[in-house]
Amino acid sequence: MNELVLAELRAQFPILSRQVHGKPLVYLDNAATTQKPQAVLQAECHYYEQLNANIHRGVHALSQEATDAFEQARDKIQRFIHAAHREEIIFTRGATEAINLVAHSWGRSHLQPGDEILLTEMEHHANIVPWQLLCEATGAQLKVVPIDARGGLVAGALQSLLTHKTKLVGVTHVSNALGTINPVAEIIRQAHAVGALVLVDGAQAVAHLAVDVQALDCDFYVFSSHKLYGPTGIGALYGKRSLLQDMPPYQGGGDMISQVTFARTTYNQLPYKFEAGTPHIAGAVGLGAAIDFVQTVGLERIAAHEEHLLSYATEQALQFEGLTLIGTMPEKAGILSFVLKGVHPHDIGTILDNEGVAIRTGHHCAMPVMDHYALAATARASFALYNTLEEVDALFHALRRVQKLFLG
Ligand code: 7TS
Repeated sequence: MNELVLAELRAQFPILSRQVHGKPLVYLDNAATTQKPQAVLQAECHYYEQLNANIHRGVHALSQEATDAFEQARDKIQRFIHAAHREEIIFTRGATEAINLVAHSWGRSHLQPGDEILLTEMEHHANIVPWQLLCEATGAQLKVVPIDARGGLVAGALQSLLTHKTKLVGVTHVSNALGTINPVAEIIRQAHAVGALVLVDGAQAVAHLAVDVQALDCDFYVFSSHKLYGPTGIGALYGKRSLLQDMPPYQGGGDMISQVTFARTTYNQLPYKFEAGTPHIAGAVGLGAAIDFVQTVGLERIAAHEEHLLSYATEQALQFEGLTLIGTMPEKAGILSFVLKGVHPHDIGTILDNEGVAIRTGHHCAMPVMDHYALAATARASFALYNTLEEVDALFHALRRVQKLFLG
């Protein structure tokens, strides 16, 4: 991306021009959440100013227009991840709720004692705890594919853990703590060979990589809008139609029913069967606008830019005395996780914040990854399409300040 294009893109994000502690904001916490462009803010504002009504239930004009706007967002998600059918897209509060939906609905109706769920050691807690709850409820067992020193899956481990007992493999497309891009297509092929389903956690992937759920042949794919330049509180579950049809409802309430009597209730068709209650309508509209925005910029261009930022940052990191990178696979999306000898990550975060540089420090909701490296926490800088090489320089400038303060 040339400087002019980048400056124009940055100008679309109002928050990027604010200051923090008297310094220009350098926002490098994009894996936690991304900032929002004008187009997304305006879409939500327009929705509330002009269309606001409840959906799927009114004959009046506003209700129909609000319903159309909401359903158009579903179509945008379908095209964005190349799902075969629009009813395969279920709106959820985010990736976390989407995983809980599958674990609860599919899991409780399909698992028995002796069955196994296979996860990887690099999963976010959102792709661990729902499966643990499911195992407690059903007597199924969790198995874990280990990671190696670079933060990749141990070669051959998946294959040796997959058996006829494996009913589902849960794997993150991109690790939020390490940056590793997992070979999900190959994982899916191996899992399907033993008859297991695969849920891909795309929370860290959709803003950085083009996703084609049909080409991947995954059974479920989940993501959150807020890591994709969209609003918080909304996200999506993709599931293959035949699987979703076969699953019982997750929550009961309005919209998800066909007929209700006290004797018996029948359920609505897909996707509404899984969308009980009034959804985050404005959020869905904002997510649709975010997808339009990302597609206008172009995922290939975004990926190339972020790769450039990551390799520039990695080069500086490798020359930085006392810095150890956590996650050094060749296939990485824009995440730089590291520790500094003699400095607690939280101190790094606090001093960087004083310099206007926002990064995340902690376990990143991936405690098993921290355990693997015998660490309590790492510092993590994560990149988005609007970050610049100067911001990477600002990060390392601030890190040198940390080093001076702590190590003299
Ligand atoms: N899966 C992965 C891989 C994630 O990185 C996250 C959030 C989630 C699931 C959960 O997403 P949610 O939108 O439902 O909360 N990860 C992070 C992070 O790295 N820092 O803050 C949130």
